[in-house]
Amino acid sequence: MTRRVMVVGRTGVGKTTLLEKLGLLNSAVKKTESVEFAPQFIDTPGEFMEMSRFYHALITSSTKADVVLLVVDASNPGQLPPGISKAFAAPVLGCVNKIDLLCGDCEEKVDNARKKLLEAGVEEVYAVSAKEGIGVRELKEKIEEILWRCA
Ligand SMILES: Nc1nc2c(ncn2[C@@H]2O[C@H](COP(=O)(O)OP(=O)(O)O)[C@@H](O)[C@H]2O)c(=O)[nH]1
Ligand SMILES: [Mg+2]
Repeated sequence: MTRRVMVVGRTGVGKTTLLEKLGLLNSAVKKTESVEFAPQFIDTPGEFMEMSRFYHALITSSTKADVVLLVVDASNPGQLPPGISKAFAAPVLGCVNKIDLLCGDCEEKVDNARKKLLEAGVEEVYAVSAKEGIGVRELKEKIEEILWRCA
């Protein structure tokens, strides 16, 4: 059975880097130009989360996923459509990425990003750095728990 992790989120938040750090994607980071299906993941372009006319492509693609990671940049979470996670066909985990770039105001920034993700309807929120690997083990364990449940 195919079990896939899908990543969604605005451009540059670190979706592709996170797939690499989770050990699902093995290539140099490049700009994601279209929805990319692979046996273990679905990578998506940030523009699809930034423009409402593309939401349908994300929602349709999520039917091929077993878990969705909704990723935001800790320093700049941007706008997320309230409740968007409920439209996806798989459980959605929130990821606050790039926490390695935060300084003294770390907790405040992570709390703000967490709030936006919860308003977007995610089940749980993980603070991570896809670049430095911070928090990735905990996220991976949760993903494996969800994938195991649906196996
Ligand atoms: N400092 C830092 N940079 C990151 C992190 N994750 C991704 N990046 C950088 O952010 C940029 C965009 O990453 P990418 O994975 O292509 O973002 P995507 O558009 O969401 O797929 C790249 O230069 C990455 O190296 C992180 O956790 N910390
Ligand atoms: Mg990408």
